[in-house]
Amino acid sequence: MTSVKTACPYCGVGCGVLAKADGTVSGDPDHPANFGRLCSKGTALGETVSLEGRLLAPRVDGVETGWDPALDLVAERFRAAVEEYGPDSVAFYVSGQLLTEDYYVANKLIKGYIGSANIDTNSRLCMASSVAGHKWAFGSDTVPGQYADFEEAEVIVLVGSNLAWCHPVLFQRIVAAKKARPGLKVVVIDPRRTATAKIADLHLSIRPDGDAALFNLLLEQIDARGLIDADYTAAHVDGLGDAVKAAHGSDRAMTGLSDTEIDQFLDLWCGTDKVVTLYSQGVNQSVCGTDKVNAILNCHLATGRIGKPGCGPFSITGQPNAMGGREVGGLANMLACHLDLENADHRHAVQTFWASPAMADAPGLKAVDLFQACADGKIKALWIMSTNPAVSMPDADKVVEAIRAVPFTVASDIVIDTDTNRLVDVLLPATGWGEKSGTVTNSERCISRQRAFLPAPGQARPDWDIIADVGRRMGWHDAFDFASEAEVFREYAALSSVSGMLGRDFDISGLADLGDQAYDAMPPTYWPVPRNAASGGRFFADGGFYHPGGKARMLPITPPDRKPVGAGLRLNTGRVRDHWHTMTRTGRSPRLGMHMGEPYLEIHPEDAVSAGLRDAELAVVENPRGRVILRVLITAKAQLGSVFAPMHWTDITASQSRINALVDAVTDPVSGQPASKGANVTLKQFEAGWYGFAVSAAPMEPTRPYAAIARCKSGWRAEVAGVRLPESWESEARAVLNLPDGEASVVEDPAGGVYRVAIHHGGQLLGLFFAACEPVTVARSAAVALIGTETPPMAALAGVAGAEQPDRGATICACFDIGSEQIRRSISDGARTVDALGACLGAGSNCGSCRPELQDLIDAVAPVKMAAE
Ligand SMILES: Nc1nc2c(c(=O)[nH]1)N[C@H]1C(S)=C(S)[C@@H](COP(=O)(O)OP(=O)(O)OC[C@H]3O[C@@H](n4cnc5c(=O)[nH]c(N)nc54)[C@H](O)[C@@H]3O)O[C@H]1N2
Ligand SMILES: Nc1nc2c(c(=O)[nH]1)N[C@H]1C(S)=C(S)[C@@H](COP(=O)(O)OP(=O)(O)OC[C@H]3O[C@@H](n4cnc5c(=O)[nH]c(N)nc54)[C@H](O)[C@@H]3O)O[C@H]1N2
Ligand code: SF4
Ligand SMILES: [Mo]
Repeated sequence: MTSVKTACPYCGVGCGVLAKADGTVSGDPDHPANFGRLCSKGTALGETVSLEGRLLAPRVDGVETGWDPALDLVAERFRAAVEEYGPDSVAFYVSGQLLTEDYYVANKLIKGYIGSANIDTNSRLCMASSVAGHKWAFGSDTVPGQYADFEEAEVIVLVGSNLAWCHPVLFQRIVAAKKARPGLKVVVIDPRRTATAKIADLHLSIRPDGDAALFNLLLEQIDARGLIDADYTAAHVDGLGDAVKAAHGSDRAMTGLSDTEIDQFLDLWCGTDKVVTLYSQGVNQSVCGTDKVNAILNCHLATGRIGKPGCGPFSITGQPNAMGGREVGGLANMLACHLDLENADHRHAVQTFWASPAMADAPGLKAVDLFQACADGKIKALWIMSTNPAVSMPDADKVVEAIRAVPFTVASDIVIDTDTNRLVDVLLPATGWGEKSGTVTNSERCISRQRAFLPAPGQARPDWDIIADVGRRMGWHDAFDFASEAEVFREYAALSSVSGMLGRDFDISGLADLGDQAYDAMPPTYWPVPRNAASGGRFFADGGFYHPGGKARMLPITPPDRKPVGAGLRLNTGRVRDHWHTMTRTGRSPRLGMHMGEPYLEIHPEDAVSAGLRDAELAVVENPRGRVILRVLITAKAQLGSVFAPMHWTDITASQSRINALVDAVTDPVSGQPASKGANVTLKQFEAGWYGFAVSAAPMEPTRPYAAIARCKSGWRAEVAGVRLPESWESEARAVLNLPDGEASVVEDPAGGVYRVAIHHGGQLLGLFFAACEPVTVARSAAVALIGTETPPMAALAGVAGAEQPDRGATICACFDIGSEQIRRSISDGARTVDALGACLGAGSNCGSCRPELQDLIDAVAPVKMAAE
């Protein structure tokens, strides 16, 4: 079986993947983003391409219709809305997970033909503050950094980035660089002590949103220490004086850090020219996200540390095509090819190129405003593509109501059941990763091909093809007469020559004449790729910014006043290592589901005491917007006064855990990006009458007051809790396990508060249910392994691991499927380093994503053992 070279569909590192039709994947040794490495999510891609739960045919009001009726309806309803209420009565809400070709066609249809800029993307929730910061400073949304800078830097500062979990292959690259050059220093600025902080020489547990103040302090020091690059700033930078003036007298207290910590940071940053400041959502997703970005860019511009090997600011992107979406103009205030919607010359040039009948001439609604307009009845037709806003948008319960309020709604997706898909009128089946073909751009401006290695299932079609078909049905036959993704790409590349001629950065016109075969074979390519000139290279080392006059701009920053948090705690949100967003793909992988099996709340020990919460209990987290229930995880890694919860769980995977139900829809005033990391919440104990753990061969649904479902090797597993003890444990167990048939064996010990039920048939175990008045402590992975076996029910109900089926614990190493208990045993047996664990178990020796957690386990187990030895 031949393997196809493609690119990973998850994070913005953009790793090259070799994939075969049987689902086996490995890293592409020739790809410059990863040189053969993959992380745990990339390694498990094969487990996510099954057709279970896939959307395979168009559906209107839940009924399969075939393409013609569905697309006629979409075209007709969008046309009718435009006719009756004007172009701005319709909207597209799209995604950084669309391919560039999909994005291009969507953007052309709405901005150039429907005549509205009401297209925004989930990148608004992700990169908008970086885009706004770049545009202010550079005059364009240009990312000057390259991954190779990590190997050359002497100091790497990670601000608001949990790189170890979110961009693991880049993290491993830094780990390797540090091993090769122990002089390389790493600073991690994050309120939480994350897995990333494991490699930090300095971890700064910054007060939430204290970043702008910290970088202002840095600018002040740069000036005080005489480190301003006078030549560079004189030739290439405007606004130095005002920015430095604003930075003087910065208040150290705003950072929440000690003087020693601040001074260590200032000394490291100032002590070498070769500094990379890499930043992500702890910077972008904030009411002052754009100020944070510009505070960082100010320091690099003032010192001329930009665009040169081993130094520069580096906004690391989240989604596989976050960059491509920005390039192609997916945001409501951008045009294709980094052209500006608000610039009449740019608009005119694009309109001429597209021969467009009705060009949008004003910015459209940004994501939060777009859903508000839906709620207000201003949007009559809405098309959501490749994103799940009912989960990922702030104030998510209101967003659910907003989608319901739109008279006609469409979603293009690859799966049937998502929180968003449950709300819409028309569902359109798109081809997914492995079936679709096109291009994506990663964080360092490398354009890679995603290629198909599987046939399109059922009636699924590529997103660009679906959108173009609607364009044709709306009457614009020639403009949307694309025969292939290669044809779309050629048109896009040709349009970029207009951008090049207008003096903009994004020019890939050198690719405009690629034949189908050359497009198919296109190797990873760094832009710009102008016609008849050298491609790739660096930006800004010698100035050449995109403001009129060619200079960059520094921005005077006034850090925000510290607002009292009020009675509650600050709710910080983000990601876990093995899940991707709303889990529609990673949730199918048994391996990935075993790392973090349920939603949780990270809380500092002192806050837990104040809230009256104990470890492994359940907490009700609430505020006037919403209420969720999460497992309590007490850890000193949390910052006092601030709790953290993952964003991944949905109404499909858990009963009450959509974290965005609690997040206010406040945004950065410049970028419109929501402050997804800054809700205010109060906590109380969830008064559980009982807690349960269940594992079943049948698919379970999150129906109890608390339930979280995960895929596991033998079927599905669930953590559940109820308020009142049920009258019949057997009925309760059958309902939770979704096993109405089969024989039941029941163990009840009311005095001990222990209730257990096994469902079996023909000697084979189908389901196990363990309940107790305290959080249940059964050996979970051992119980999972019993389903489908002929273990006697009573033995299975003992709930302890047997000698032949020892408890593995929660999965730590997803590549080799090694659990925490296995690792603890090996540490006790003498494996006292991460490499030693690799040698005896394999753990951590493939993708390396779990190495920080392995070190944590060694740190936790080894000192105790060694003291006893
Ligand atoms: N495993 C996994 N990887 C992913 C994704 C995924 O879903 N799962 N998604 C991808 C996407 S789209 C994105 S955008 C990226 C996101 O990648 P990251 O930005 O690295 O991830 P997050 O966990 O959202 O947030 C990063 C950190 O910001 C910290 N933070 C919160 N508030 C502040 C603050 O005020 N200041 C500072 N300095 N830090 C703060 C949080 O504690 C958190 O640890 O990950 C990508 N990679
Ligand atoms: N509280 C909080 N909220 C956040 C964040 C946070 O840190 N905290 N992070 C924000 C960020 S940075 C991001 S990027 C968003 C992500 O949030 P979303 O974009 O809402 O999350 P996904 O689960 O990636 O949604 C992708 C959808 O597209 C579908 N899909 C997959 N492949 C294809 C395809 O090829 N075609 C089509 N048509 N559909 C496909 C999937 O099944 C899924 O339903 O969440 C944001 N929300
Ligand atoms: S780091 Fe992991 S998730 Fe990101 S692109 Fe590479 S393999 Fe995919
Ligand atoms: Mo993102």
